Amino acid sequence: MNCSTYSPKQFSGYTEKFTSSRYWKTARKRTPKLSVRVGVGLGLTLLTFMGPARAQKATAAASASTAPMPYGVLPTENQLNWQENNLYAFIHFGLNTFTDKEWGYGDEDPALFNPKHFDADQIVKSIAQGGFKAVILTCKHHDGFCLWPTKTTSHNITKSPFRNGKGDLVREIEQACRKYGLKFGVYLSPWDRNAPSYGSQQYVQMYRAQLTELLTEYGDICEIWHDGANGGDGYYGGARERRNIDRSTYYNWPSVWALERKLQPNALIFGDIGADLRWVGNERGYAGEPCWQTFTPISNEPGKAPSNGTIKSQLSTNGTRNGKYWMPAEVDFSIRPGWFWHASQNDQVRTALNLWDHYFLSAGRGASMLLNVPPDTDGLVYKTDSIQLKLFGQLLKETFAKDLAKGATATASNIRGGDKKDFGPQHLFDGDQFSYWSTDDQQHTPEVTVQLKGKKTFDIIRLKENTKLGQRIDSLQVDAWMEGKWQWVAAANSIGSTRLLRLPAKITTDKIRVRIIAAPVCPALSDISLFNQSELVEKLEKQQALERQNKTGDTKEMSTWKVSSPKTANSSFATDANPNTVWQATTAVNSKAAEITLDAGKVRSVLGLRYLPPSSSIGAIDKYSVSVSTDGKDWTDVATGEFSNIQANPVEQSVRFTTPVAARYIRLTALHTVDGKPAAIAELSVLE
Ligand code: FUL
Repeated sequence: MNCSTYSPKQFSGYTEKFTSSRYWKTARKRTPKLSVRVGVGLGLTLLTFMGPARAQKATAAASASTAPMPYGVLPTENQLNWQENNLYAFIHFGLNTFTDKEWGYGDEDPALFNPKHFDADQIVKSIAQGGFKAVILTCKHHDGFCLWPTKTTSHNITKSPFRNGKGDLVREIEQACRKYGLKFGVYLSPWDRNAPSYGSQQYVQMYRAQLTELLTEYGDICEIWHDGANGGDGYYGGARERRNIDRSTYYNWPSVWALERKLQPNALIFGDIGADLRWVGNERGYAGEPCWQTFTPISNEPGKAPSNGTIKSQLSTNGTRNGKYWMPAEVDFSIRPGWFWHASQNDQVRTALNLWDHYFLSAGRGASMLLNVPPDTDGLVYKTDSIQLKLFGQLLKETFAKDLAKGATATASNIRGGDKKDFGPQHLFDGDQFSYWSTDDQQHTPEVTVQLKGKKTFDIIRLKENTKLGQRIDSLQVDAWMEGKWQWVAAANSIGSTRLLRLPAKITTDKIRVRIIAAPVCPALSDISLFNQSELVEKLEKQQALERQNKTGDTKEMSTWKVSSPKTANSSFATDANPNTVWQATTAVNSKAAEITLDAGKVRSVLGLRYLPPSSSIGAIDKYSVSVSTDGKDWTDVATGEFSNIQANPVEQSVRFTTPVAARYIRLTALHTVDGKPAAIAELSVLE
């Protein structure tokens, strides 16, 4: 990473936090006698800022009875506040809702935006009932349509029938958030497929002006979301062409961040490269194990600085141990296969149990869970979605209502400097995430034995580190005293601000033991909590099993449509109703369009087709055409288009023809794949 374009801004932010008395007041209160030594990049920066003499004095001040020296880079005050609030909801709403698309081209008529029963209260209330603490609204998606009466473009809500052209949907959602006690954040797509100026400096100015409107007219903004998807074909004021920008330089992100810091100093900035929160690298709802809260973005364009949309995002899922920046992950995924509402996906809404699993895979791994809840064409959260959200909220509430470790006592194999008051293990149960148990500097693998207040039954263990001292623990294990001996029950790599360990079954015990297995320095563990999952989990599991049982016999029908060309060994994989087997063309689409033809054996009435890409997205088709024939000789083109966002979100795509067509043969032609690799199909089926 090129420090001159990226890091100084962030580092000066850290330095400011380090020297600001407000920050240290909180840090000192809860981190007794904290002395300053910093690791990796931050250490060097602080040395520069403090001057060698002061830095040396701070280092010399560290001893066993003072607080441990911080390890690596540290969170800012905004990031520390984020730790306490890791449940966010996304709202994707806009013209796509009405055109049934995922990515609008930019030429959509604003008159189509007409949510007749739009009710911000109903939307935000459903989200609040799910236990979410903040909302991020797509104020403008890639199609460029602005949901507020912006002065920067006429492609906005005032040109729609919504509230007779006098509406401001951003304001309505923002106000509802205030009413229900949720924070409010904004998503503003950097890519704009409508703007005639996209690609020039004039557009960058327009983007900043739009940000300025959003960050000055809607009160406190908790998060600003910068999408990495950027550049490609679009309407662009009628040019209808492909426009690619240099994503590493075009927006000059550090200067955009400076503007954002000025206008909303408490807002978290999200992007592939932060500044405060990083994309987790997938849209499937999970963070890695481990998931480090530090990260070093690496460019995927050799010779260029990493930027939003140009990093090796596969590294973002795990983060970087000892990374250059404190930059926890945010896990964005949707309650439905798509980001926008589609009637065809009403039967594919995630259940509360599925959300529950993903809560552990995201928030439980030290990331935030950002769940998308897209309103429907009426402008409401669809009933299935709101029912599942409510159940999810109930699971959260009931499960975390009672910490069973409360009132426990503990003995540790070592206490820092023998100073029980400041560093003793009783701090593990005081509910304060910044008071902690620590050991002497040389003790990197200590253990703590917890005597519970009587026998407790639980299946969740929550652990927290005092992140004001960095992310210090590499791995740990937990044992429970059962049947007269210690039995291993859980293990984790990376703890950070929150780590939830879900046990495969409930256990009952009055004693547990936490063993630090690996750490480069002494630990600073701040919390151990124990919870018993709500009875509702079991109830919902039983209900689901029953529903599955009732469905057996209803096994997936084998398609009557068979691959007639190409006739290769694996071509039947495309129609075998098994998403794990994949057909792949032999030539890359760039050299020759890949085609696959299905034959039904007789002429049928066809409405469209469904395409499931491989889950790896390798060879995923993003531009296609479809043609049909009744005799295999004369062909008619019936559809052509793009499968938007298929690389980040490789879910089933559907193509619906404008009218039903008569066809015995149907041919899908892959015009382009996301990675230039030969076109690949996990499943292809015909809608009749
Ligand atoms: C992606 C976008 O392309 C999707 O449409 C969606 O907005 C998601 C949150 O980010 O990159």
